[in-house]
Amino acid sequence: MHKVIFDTDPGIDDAMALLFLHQHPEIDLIGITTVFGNASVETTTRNALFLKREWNITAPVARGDGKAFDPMRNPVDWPVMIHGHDGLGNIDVPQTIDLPVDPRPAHRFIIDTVRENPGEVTLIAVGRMSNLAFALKEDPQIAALVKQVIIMGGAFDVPGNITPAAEANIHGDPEAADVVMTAPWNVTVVGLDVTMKTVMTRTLLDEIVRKGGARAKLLSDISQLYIDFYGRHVKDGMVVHDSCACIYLVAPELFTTRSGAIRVVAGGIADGQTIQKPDGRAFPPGNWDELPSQHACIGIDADAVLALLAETLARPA
Ligand SMILES: [Ca+2]
Repeated sequence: MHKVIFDTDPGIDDAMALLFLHQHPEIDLIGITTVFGNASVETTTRNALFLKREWNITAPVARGDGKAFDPMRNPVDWPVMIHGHDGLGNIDVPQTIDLPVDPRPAHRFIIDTVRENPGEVTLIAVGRMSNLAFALKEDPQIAALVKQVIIMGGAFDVPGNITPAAEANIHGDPEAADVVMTAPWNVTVVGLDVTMKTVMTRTLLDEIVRKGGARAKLLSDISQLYIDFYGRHVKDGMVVHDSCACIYLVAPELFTTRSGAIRVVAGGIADGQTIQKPDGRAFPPGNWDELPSQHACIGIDADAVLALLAETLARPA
């Protein structure tokens, strides 16, 4: 079993990824930590609690601080066009959910849980990297105790989605992302190079609902606004960014990766750009030297990923 802490900003594609983690038989979801991004941290935390309640998820929810790693970073506007005013596709999520939140801030929950399970925890982060960076800042030793880190974010050989240079999760907190990429732990970055190729069609989503029942129906209801938005980029479907990161955990053979140190640009017109120095390429001494070699996903078997995703989402409750 893979023990997973899911760091997330639900968020529509986050909701799909959460249901995948919950329903996959080889994944033990042991914590959900929330971060701002698709909406404020108040909203993403409320949404995590809502999904926990609707889908009977036992994992505790710990709330992030709702601020970027660098306090000088200006807050960004929430992408209500994509994720809705409630962050879950305008389905009228209740204002409050009567479930407790873990008393610890998200980064402290991560530290404690990793220390209680040394060498066993995979961190899957599909929002801004703020919580992971704060955890490393408070307790750098956890880097050696985490099994692996899988991130949805970044764009290496393709354009960004919030600027030509940057992907939104990284762009929202570049300083945090650079801390996470350069820490001495094993990071795999699942970015736009592969996620933009992974489109769940309405037809496939309808099929999942037919087989999967009430849980899948809620997911489908949440996803309609997002599918409408993505109509301008892809044909009749939704890009399943965050689920790709979760699928990498159980089926890494469906991805092609490139190893090498990764840095994140902070400031200037390329703010939030992810840049890898591929292993084996020689350059004069520079800012990528002496850093851990991380893994950037540059290829994906999208059909197989979608098949595994659909099969898992449609599992009976
Ligand atoms: Ca997300």
